Amino acid sequence: MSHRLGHRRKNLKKGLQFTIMVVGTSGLGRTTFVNTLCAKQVLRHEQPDHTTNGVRIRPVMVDLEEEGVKINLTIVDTPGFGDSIDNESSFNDILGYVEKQYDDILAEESRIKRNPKFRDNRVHALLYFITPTGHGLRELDIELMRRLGPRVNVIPVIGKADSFTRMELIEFKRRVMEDIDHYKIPIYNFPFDDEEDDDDTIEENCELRGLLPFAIIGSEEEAATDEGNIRIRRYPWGTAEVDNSEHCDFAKLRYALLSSHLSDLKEITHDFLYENYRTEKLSRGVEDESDEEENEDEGTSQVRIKEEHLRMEEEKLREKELKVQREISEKRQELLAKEEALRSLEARLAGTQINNGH
Ligand SMILES: Nc1nc2c(ncn2[C@@H]2O[C@H](COP(=O)(O)OP(=O)(O)O)[C@@H](O)[C@H]2O)c(=O)[nH]1
Ligand SMILES: [Mg+2]
Repeated sequence: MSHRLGHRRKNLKKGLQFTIMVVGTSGLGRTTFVNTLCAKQVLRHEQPDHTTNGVRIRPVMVDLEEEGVKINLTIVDTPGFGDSIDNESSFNDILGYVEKQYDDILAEESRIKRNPKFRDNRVHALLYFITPTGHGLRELDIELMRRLGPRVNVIPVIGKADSFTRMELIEFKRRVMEDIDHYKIPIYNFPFDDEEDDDDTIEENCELRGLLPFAIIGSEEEAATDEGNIRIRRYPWGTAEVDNSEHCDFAKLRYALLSSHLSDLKEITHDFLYENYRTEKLSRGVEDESDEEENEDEGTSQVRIKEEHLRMEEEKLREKELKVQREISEKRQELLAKEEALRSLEARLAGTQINNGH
């Protein structure tokens, strides 16, 4: 018992590791989104640099705390994407980065001595910023998502969604999803299992799926209100509130990424996307390795791969545990609030009785 508690405390202290990549043409609000998501200036604003060609891939780390759970978040920004006439090298650079993280894990799995400092840098979600053209996807959008979709959880979002009226936004979302369907682009669509999942999960996932692509409004400006500070964009005619679900989908996306669907995104990355990559790579390896020397016997490497899988399973369990703990603590808060309400009701009733007695 004490062992488990100690174990648990250590896990909570260490927190969860999660990686988000943001891709999209310059000026769509990637930097603003990241700073809004983290509620601090993680990325600096920069002008598009037309002197250097191609995309620059830059991971930065930031520690967040989300409902009592520490998250060690890595943000991978991709400035320069879509700025050139020929984007072929950008596609390859981004895909190359994602696959490099898988290669690193694959190499670590087959090491004799594990490197204690090894960091799993796999990308768990790629947010793709769609330009709010009103006309559906551009070729660039289709190409990027189609190439990256089989390797990473792609979540399409609409940058600067405040440029649409309510009806225009509905129509644009519909067109984008039609294109995604038509071009068979594999995106993360909040998958669920009708038979295995409970009703709440199914309902939640259906709702999130219905919001795709998420309409994003970002802002680093705050305004004071009676309920505290809120993040807004100010226009000559009024304000848009970033965290107001009537105004945009930012809050819902944030909650899905950092709370409700964090584990699912990690699981799909490991069990499905990485596993597919590994299988493809290993079977490719077997074909062209036929005349190369084997430097370790197969038994040992099998054991190592199994060990690595056990380690991953353990981590997954740990995440589930944290999720359950969080749910319990939410319920406990609710219960306490109800108890409190009951107590004050009792006190008031007792008061009336005394008054009546007189
Ligand atoms: N209208 C509108 N403008 C935005 C939004 N987010 C950012 N911007 C503005 O768009 C410009 C480019 O934003 P930035 O975050 O630097 O874009 P990036 O090049 O994709 O990193 C800046 O002037 C931002 O203030 C948004 O949601 N709506
Ligand atoms: Mg930027």
